[in-house]
Amino acid sequence: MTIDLDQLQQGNRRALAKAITLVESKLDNHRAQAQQILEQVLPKTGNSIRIGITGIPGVGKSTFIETFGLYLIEQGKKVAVLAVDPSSPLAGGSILGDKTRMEELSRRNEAYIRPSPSEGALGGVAQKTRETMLLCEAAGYDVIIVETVGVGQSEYEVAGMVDFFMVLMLPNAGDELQGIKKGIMELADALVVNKADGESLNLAAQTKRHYENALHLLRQSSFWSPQVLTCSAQEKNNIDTVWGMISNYHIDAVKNNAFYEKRSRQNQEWMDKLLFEMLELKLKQNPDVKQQLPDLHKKVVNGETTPFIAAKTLIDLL
Ligand SMILES: Nc1nc2c(ncn2[C@@H]2O[C@H](COP(=O)(O)OP(=O)(O)O)[C@@H](O)[C@H]2O)c(=O)[nH]1
Ligand SMILES: [Mg+2]
Repeated sequence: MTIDLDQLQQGNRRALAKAITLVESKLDNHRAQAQQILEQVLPKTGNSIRIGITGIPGVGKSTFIETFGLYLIEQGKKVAVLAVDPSSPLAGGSILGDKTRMEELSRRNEAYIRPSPSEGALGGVAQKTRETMLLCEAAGYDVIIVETVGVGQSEYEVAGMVDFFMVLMLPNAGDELQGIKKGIMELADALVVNKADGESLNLAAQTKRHYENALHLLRQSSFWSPQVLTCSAQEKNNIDTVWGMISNYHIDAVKNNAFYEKRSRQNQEWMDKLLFEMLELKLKQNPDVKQQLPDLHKKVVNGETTPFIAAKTLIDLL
């Protein structure tokens, strides 16, 4: 497959889709080609705001992304929507099933919507989404939204690849964390209480105060205190406020140098994660290791050698 890098960098959707297909491919030669492309476009990446969005099913993520995305397009932005959903056995995942909820957005030229990749080899689904994000940036997308449904470690992985991480909540003040894992709250740069409309308007305001108090106890970060907002994705209320908050974060973070520090840290962590996964793979695929492993397991089980000596023996084979 040949990919016209100029076309890609001019925002040609076909070129972008082809490059993403290489990133997501299971074939080694495709992946190698993808890495070459990524390296070549690297100088053109990084010029976006990366926003992560999570929340329980039904909270309104798809509706929010549709409304928010269309709002951003009105502001002159190009918007890419990606997903990390390790539960989807086939490429498809959360977004594809929800395309109906993002119907208008998916028809817009200024928007690019890509469903979650299916299970990836090294680095998993998140690795592919990170790479896809870079390709979208090279293609000129200003805002990258990464959605996750919160299966397994996916929220942590998404929080680790975005600049701003947001949790959508329901108007339900009494309901403690609404099924959101507690650790996720500590990662959140903002909680947004969606469905603040109709009869839920008061409850949403109450919920907002409730979380403001809870967050106050939870985290005191360097320059940014997590915010709580309310909005209605359906009625398109307060969407500008959400964007205003993210813009303010961006300005503050750049001023504080925290923006690029965070990205550097994320890149380093990403590299380390890959390094360890590659090492593990190399170990598992080493013929000598393969041969001696069962025997050493047995010796450890029988108390003939220590786990340390057995592990060391195998590592020394590399
Ligand atoms: N009243 C109200 N309903 C909403 C709002 N946003 C989404 N919904 C509804 O909530 C349901 C779930 O929304 P969806 O976007 O599919 O949630 P997701 O599972 O998080 O992607 C749908 O019936 C939406 O129409 C909102 O702001 N207000
Ligand atoms: Mg959805």
